Amino acid sequence: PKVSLEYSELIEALPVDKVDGNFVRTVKNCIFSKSIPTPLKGPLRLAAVSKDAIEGILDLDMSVTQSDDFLHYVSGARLLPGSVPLAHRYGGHQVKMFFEGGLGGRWCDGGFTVVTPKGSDGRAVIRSSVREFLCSEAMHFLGVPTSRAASLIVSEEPVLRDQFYNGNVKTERGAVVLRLARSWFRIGSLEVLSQSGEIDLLRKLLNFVIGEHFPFITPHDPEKYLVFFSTVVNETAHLIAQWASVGFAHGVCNTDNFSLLSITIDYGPFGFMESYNPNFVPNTSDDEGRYSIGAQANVGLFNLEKLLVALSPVLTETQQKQARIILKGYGNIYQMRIHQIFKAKLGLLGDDEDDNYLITVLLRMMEDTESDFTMTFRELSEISAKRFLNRNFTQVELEMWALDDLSRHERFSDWLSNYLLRLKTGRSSSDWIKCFTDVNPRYVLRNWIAESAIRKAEKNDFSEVELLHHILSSPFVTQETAEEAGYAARPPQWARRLKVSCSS
Ligand SMILES: *[C@@H]1O[C@H](CO)[C@@H](O)[C@H](O)[C@H]1NC(C)=O
Ligand SMILES: *[C@@H]1O[C@H](CO)[C@@H](O)[C@H](O)[C@H]1NC(C)=O
Ligand SMILES: *[C@@H]1O[C@H](CO)[C@@H](O)[C@H](O)[C@H]1NC(C)=O
Ligand SMILES: CC(=O)N[C@H]1CO[C@H](CO)[C@@H](O)[C@@H]1O
Repeated sequence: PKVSLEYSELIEALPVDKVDGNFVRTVKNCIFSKSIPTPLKGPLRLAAVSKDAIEGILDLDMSVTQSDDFLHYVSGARLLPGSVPLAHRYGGHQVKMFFEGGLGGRWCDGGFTVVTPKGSDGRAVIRSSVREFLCSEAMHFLGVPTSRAASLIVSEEPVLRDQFYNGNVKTERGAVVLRLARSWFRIGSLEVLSQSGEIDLLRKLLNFVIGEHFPFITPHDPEKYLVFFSTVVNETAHLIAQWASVGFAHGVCNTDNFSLLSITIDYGPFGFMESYNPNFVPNTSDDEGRYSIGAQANVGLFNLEKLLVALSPVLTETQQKQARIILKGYGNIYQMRIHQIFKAKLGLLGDDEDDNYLITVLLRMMEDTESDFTMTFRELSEISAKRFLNRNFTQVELEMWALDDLSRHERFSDWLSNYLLRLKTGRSSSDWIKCFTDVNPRYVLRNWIAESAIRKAEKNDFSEVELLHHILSSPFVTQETAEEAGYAARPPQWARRLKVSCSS
């Protein structure tokens, strides 16, 4: 059951547009359009590959990736026998914005970009592809539900990009990531049908998604769409809490970038927070902080409201009322999950009424001292009890640079005493340190780390992409190569000036 669905079954189940061809148009009465990809121009080169995804998900032998066929299939130059390349029709809501019907998208199998938003060339470039490849794999190994990346192929094809939308057009090279997910259907997949009054098709797509991915919902249950909604609400709250737990912010949480399966998809201008800051924004053009890390839970709520609107035509009035009550519970689910996650990150066992206070004060101190999010938690979990009690952060063989920053806070001493006292609850003195390193990663894909790999990749040196891919596959384990590369060290000065843009 590794690949549960054949293309032919998918096409049989859901209608495909009668019109063929790659041009921007408004389509109706279909879920897909056939769309033959424009192949990337050669010479092509396999820049990176994920063994775990190739073997574990696609069930292929790694040697396959060394063949010309693989390069050609994945880059769109050749079609797999019996396959039909499809573009998926969906729309979407952006926070505080109006509905835009007929957005295009990158649709599955080869990650081929076919029908594209706003009539652009639909190409991805090396920069965004390296980021997506590395980040989706990293997220998977951090334990966050996500789409996967099986391979990264780069070409010599020139693609023009205005990276920061400031008129500085630069030639970059086209690239393609083979992305994998159990499903690419989004909230926007349902919205477009609901919005245009195609209710039979809406039902059909819902039944399909439920049948394929929500096996615990029975097809004849009269409450099935309500149960579906309730599941998506719960899972979305959990997903966004998991993002927060690793300091990840998704830069474009629109309804068209939100999976119905509550997995992370569409890695555009994402970012991992470095210094703790609830207003951290991964998208440089987002001046209003619409997608700041502290706002992600609310953006999730906004998107779920839109999902409810899209579902309304297939819900009875009573069910709509119930659905609104379910949606009201979203905030609580999120808060409860966040509380659990931060307790785990601090190694707190059992329950104590002051736990919330302990967590809040820590985050407050981190914000004031601009302590590094990832390393503060990591170092708290690594430091030995004795050194901890001695407040000896700088002189240990592993430099505790994040705690060193944090310890400058006036409340740190008091907080530490309370924390140490609380840590003893529920555990013996011998085991109380080691047990929580497996929830606090030592390595995340910081922007400066990705940038360094991208600069080399643009010069055809993929060694750092490979090294990072390897390191980020075990983010909880201290690794010599990673330490040598400084991936857990204080970020270099130049990292502060880095910007991340939306253009792909
Ligand atoms: C909500 O989602 C979480 C995470 O997937 C799961 O563990 C939990 O059982 C779900 N709760 C309900 C009520 O479905
Ligand atoms: C980045 O933020 C700006 C402002 O909020 C928004 O208009 C833009 O769509 C965002 N970028 C993407 C790719 O969503
Ligand atoms: C801090 O720890 C190191 C060993 O890791 C030790 O050599 C040093 O004396 C300690 N400093 C203080 C002030 O305790
Ligand atoms: C990576 C990706 O597909 N992102 C999409 C998210 O949504 C915006 C529009 O709201 C699209 O422009 C992006 O292409």
